[in-house]
Amino acid sequence: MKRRKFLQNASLTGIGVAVGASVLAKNTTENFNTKTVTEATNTPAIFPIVITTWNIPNATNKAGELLDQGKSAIDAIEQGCMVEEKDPSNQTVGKGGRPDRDGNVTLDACIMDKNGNYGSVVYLQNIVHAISVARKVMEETPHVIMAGKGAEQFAVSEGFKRENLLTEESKKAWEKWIKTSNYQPIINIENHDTIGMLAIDKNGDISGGCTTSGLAYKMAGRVGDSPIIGSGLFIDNEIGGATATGLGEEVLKTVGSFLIVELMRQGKTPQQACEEAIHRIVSKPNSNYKNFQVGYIAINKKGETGYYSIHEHFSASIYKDGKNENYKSDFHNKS
Ligand code: SD4
Repeated sequence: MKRRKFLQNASLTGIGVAVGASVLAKNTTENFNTKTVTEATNTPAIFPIVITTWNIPNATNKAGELLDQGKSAIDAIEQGCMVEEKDPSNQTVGKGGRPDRDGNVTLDACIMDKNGNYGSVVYLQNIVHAISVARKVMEETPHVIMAGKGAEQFAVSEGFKRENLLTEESKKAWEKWIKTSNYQPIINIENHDTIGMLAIDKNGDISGGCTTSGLAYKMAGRVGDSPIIGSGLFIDNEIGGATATGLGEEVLKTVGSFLIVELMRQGKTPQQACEEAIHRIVSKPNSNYKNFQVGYIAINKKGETGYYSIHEHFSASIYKDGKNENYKSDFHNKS
């Protein structure tokens, strides 16, 4: 199938496997409490605080507890993301992630610190903790992004162990899919997806991370927004941070996370900035936004938060004051 056709179909249907976690989630609403966006946005300035995409209490709690203990935001981000990466039941991140159309699990991840340093890995195979390799890229190399085999070799040289990331469950789903390869929608019963995480530590310093296995059954070699600076993640320690989930191609084309941080610099609240970034996507000429999901979360220097998506069923989790709560996101497409 030609690339254009594939991506078109992917956004209509096949993406339902990964991105559709948000659009089509079955179990999501019953897990949400009823707090409103406005309440979350107007919370008084406070930190430490963590905000993550989706309902991932184990990861959010892990990061939040580390911050409560006085650990740095960058440590909290790495260890929080690792919780989901090593959980094989999460089929959108790390071990157990859904493969590309050739059956290979390929990971994208990035991390950004309070000093504006950035590290990322794209198309990484056979290594569970992509977020940690991204951190090594940031701290141990003169580079920002490392890809594929080179990234894997670098990880091994840093002591990471190679292992097969394709679990039986993900393999079976792929084998079933490949029989037709027809990108029919698959109802996704998960209430989590790409993990984006933003944190402010006790010193008031901000860091962020993003980790994913990308779109299920993507073309071999495809890289999404998640590991690309300014798209899947951006942090400016003077202003705030933002991260994305959903159809990466649309986030890439609008450089969404950088846009949100710049909008906050201009005075918008995190909520307003997330809404404007979604508006940029849906208001493009001939946008077919009804067929794909994008969700953003953001935090500013005061610890105020925002989150917004194109479609229903996106959510954000916030840990503060020793408590983690999941909030249903407001969304654009109400028709
Ligand atoms: C990507 N943005 O690879 C990721 C996938 C994702 O919810 O977030 N799915 O395009």
